[in-house]
This record gives sequence, C-alpha cells and structure tokens, in this order.
Amino acid sequence: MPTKKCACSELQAARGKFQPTLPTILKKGPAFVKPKFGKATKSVADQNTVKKIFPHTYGLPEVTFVKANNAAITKKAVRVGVVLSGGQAPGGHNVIGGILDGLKKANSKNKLFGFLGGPSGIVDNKFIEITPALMKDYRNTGGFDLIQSGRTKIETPQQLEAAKNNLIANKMDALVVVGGDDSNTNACVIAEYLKQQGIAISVIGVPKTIDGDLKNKHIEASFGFDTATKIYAELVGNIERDMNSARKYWHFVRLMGRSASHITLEVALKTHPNAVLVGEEVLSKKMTLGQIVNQLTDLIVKRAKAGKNYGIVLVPEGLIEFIPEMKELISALNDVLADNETALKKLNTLAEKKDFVLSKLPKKLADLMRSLPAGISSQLMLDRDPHGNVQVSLIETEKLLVEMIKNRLAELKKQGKYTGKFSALTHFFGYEGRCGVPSTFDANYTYALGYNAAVLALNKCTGYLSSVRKLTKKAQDWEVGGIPLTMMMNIERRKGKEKPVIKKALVELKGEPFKYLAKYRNVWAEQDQFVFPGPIQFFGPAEVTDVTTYTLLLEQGKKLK
Ligand code: FBP
Repeated sequence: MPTKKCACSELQAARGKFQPTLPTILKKGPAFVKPKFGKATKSVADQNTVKKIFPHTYGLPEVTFVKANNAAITKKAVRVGVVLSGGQAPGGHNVIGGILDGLKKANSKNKLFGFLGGPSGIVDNKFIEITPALMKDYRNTGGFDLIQSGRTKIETPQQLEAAKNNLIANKMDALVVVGGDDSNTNACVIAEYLKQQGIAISVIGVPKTIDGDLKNKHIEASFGFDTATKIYAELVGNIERDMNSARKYWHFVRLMGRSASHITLEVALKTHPNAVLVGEEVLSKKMTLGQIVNQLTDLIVKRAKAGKNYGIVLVPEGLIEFIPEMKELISALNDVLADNETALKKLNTLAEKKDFVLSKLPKKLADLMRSLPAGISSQLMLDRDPHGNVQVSLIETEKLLVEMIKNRLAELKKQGKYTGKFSALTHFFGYEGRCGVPSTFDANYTYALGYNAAVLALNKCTGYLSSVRKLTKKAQDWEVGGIPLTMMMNIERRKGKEKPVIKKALVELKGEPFKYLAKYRNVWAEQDQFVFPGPIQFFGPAEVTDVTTYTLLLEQGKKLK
C-alpha cells in the first residue's frame, strides 16, 4: 500500500509541496516594498454618473510597488477578512494562502479570517480563522471548500449596515473580496460605503472567474480561466479522438462562459473543432437563430457528401444572449420578471406564469417565445441570479440547435438535397472544470494575487483590484500593483434598472485570438485537423507544465507553435 501523509490523493499530497513562485519584487516580503501612486484615473465610460455614485473611491490613482523600507506596516498586528464570491474557479485556495503568507511575513501576529458561504457570511457574521495549520491541506488544491462561496449581493441599506457593523465588531482592518465583475462591483460599493463613513477598513478585490471576462489593459486575465480551459480542452480533445475513431456521431458541446465566449474560443484554439460559434461574432453579424442553424446544417451536408457523418461543434454558453432577437426577448423578460415579482409569486404553475409573462411581452417577442421548444422557453423564465443575470448554465442551447438542425435536415432530405446520417450527442462542460487542481500558471498567479492583495491591505489602500501583470513572462518577472475598481466601471441595465458595474470584456473580433480562429476555421471545418491536448501536467518539462492560455499568448503578441 502506498503511504499517504494526509487523507488525500497521491497527486494532492505531492502537489501540496509545490511552492508557488512569487514575483521578485514581493519576495523579501511586504516590509520591503512601498506603494507608488500614479495619476488620477477615470472610469471606462459614463464618468459623471460613476463619479456621482462613488464620490469617495472615484478617480483613485493606480498603484505599483517599488523597493523601499516599509517596516512601519509591520509594527501593529492587523486582522483581515477574506470572502470568496460567485462561481468557483481553480486557485481560490492559493489566493487565501497568498494572503495568509503575506500577512504572516509582515507580522506573525497578523490574523486572517475567512467569511463562510460567500458575501452572506459577512452579513450573518459567520467566519473562521485561517491558520497556517488549517491552510496546509488546501495549498495548490482546486475548489472553494475551505470557506465555500455564494452569490449574495450586499446592496440593501440593511445588508451594508450589517456588513459594516460586523467588520467593526470583529476589529477587521481589511476585507479581501475574491470575485468576478459583479462581486468586485459589490466590493467597490462596500469600499465606498465604509470610506464615506470615515471607517478605515480597506476593501481589496481579486479578479476571479473561469469565464475570462474580467480583464482589461491592466488586468490581463482572471484566475481560473487557464485551468478550466485546459480541462475542457482535454475533454473536447478526448471526444474528438473518440469521434475520429468511431466516425458516427456529431457532437455538440456547450462550454461555460455566461456572457463572453473566451472559454469556447480558447478551447477551439487548442483543439481545432469542425465548427465554433462565437457569441460576439453572432451579435456583430446580427445573425438570427435560423441563420446559425442553416450555417451549421450546410456544414453537416457538405461533410456528409465527403462521407463524413461526424463532426464536433463548440457552442458558448452565453450564445443565446448574443442572438439579437433572443437578446431582445431576454432583456424584455428581465424587465417583466423584475417588475412583476409579487404577481408572479402568487401564480402556482409554470404554465400560468408563462401565460402571464407572454401577456406582458410585445407581440413580436411573445410570438418568438411561443416558437421556441417548450423546454427552452421555460428555461428562459428561470429566476435571475442576485446580480440580475440570466442563468445561462441552465439553458440547453446545444439541444435547441440539434433539434432545429434535425428539422432542417429532414426538409433537405425530402427535397433530395441530403442523403447523410445525422446522429447527434450533446454535452455541457462547465462544472467539470471549475474546481480542478490549479495548473502551474494558476497556482502561481493566484498565490501572487493573494500575496499582493495582502500588501495592498497592509498599505491601507482601499477600492483597488489586486493586479499582477506581464503574465506571459516567467512568474518571477511578473509586475504587481493595484487598479482602482471605479476605473473599470460603466453603467448597464440590470434587473430593470441602470446600475454601475465593472465592464465585461467580451471577445474582441479585431483581437489576435479571434483573428487566429477566423484564419483557420474553414480548414478545420472540412479537413480534420483535430488536436488532442491531454490532461494538465503538474510535473515534467516546463514547456508542458508552465504554458499558459493561447488567448493570453496571442493577446501579448506571441506566436503559437
Ligand atoms: P463567476 O462569473 O461568478 O465566476 O461565475 C461564472 C460561471 O461559472 C459561469 O460560467 C456560469 O454561467 C455560472 O458561473 C454558473 O453559475 P452557478 O455556479 O450559480 O450555477
């Protein structure tokens, strides 16, 4: 029997010993760097409105760290809280490990506390102390199970007051919010609320989301995207190999990514499927659902003529919201559902609710909703998340496409234009990738993000997102600092109201990753050039263990091999 030190897998035991590489500037510890403040900043759009909503945190300067003696921050012991917010992403535990190590390096009496179950833990005052002993078994592991996560938004005056009171009662000096665009918007709301009341508790955000849509000029990637896309690419590659061996199925794979199609694009770059839908392109070309179906059907017919009754199509989870007619329907549904909450609660069955909603929609949109398969129209009616987002992970777009393609092929068969065989299998890859063991890139990146967040907090910065840059270089050469949260904001419509939110980064159609796809996708469509990436490697040659996403490499001007 192999001997294990803890009740964990062999991989976890071995990987637990991995010591992430810190950027050189942070290596000696928080006492050896000082913040350097840049110029005042402004939000990416809607400057006047954002400034009005965040008068105390708007316009903050960017922060970078420079080598300097900063022993002053080690004198007084501090207490810091951390909360994991929103969907899981590989590396969350290393963010916590990084914060803990940064704090302890500054002063061994510094303490870290984890709020339980997401932001509701702050409101309900549920937390645990994260000690080095507790942290030990979670280093370099996937998941958020050390303190769990949740999607509660702290927004009502009562919630904000309760959060403030609990932070004060627990003598917290800082709060680190690990989250995506919505959660970091919420972090800024809390930072503003505290600052406005003259309460010296720092709030620092950390960019997390497998979706990869929390990024901009200063935040090059959100953590978790690297690992999750590697896991999906492995799965898609395995399907391609199975398909290429049996040659009898069409596979329709929906990939997570609530809004942006970054995950689908990255997986496509890694696996070369026969067709890829990119939501942002669908929107820019104003494609209808019918046009998408026809485009895919044409490919299926073409391949059938070449004797290939098989293939693989990648579909981004958020596709449905990019199809202009569906976008219009979803946005009208959002408003109807938000404006009629009480009336809808009184109705007992889904059929009654659907009839009620249909009666409130403009005729054109009601007709569109009626034309959708019953399952899909019901899925569109599901509750929005606390931030007002449609839960696209529950909408089976891949099945909708297969159903519509089948009908179209049947018509073509009747007209004698198609003689092939269409046997389709559907898959949804989302939850499979969100808690995977973090890749070396994510293990290093999250540790650096956490450590850097601790340094920002120790320097009493508030309203900042922890920023680690130059990510295609070696980890020791990464640059660190803080980016004001308000700098990334604009105004968007949520739950029927105009709200300030961090602007989502969608796939840039002029960006290098999409251009690469556009250059090769026609070749991949007909000539099979599948790539089988295999599983993430944690040990072995650096060119296998340390490679990051093709998206990041192309965005930073690197060539793909
Ligand atoms: P975050 O933006 O909070 O990181 O979550 C992203 C995500 O994984 C999406 O890809 C997906 O649509 C959604 O979470 C699923 O949400 P839930 O975990 O609530 O089912």
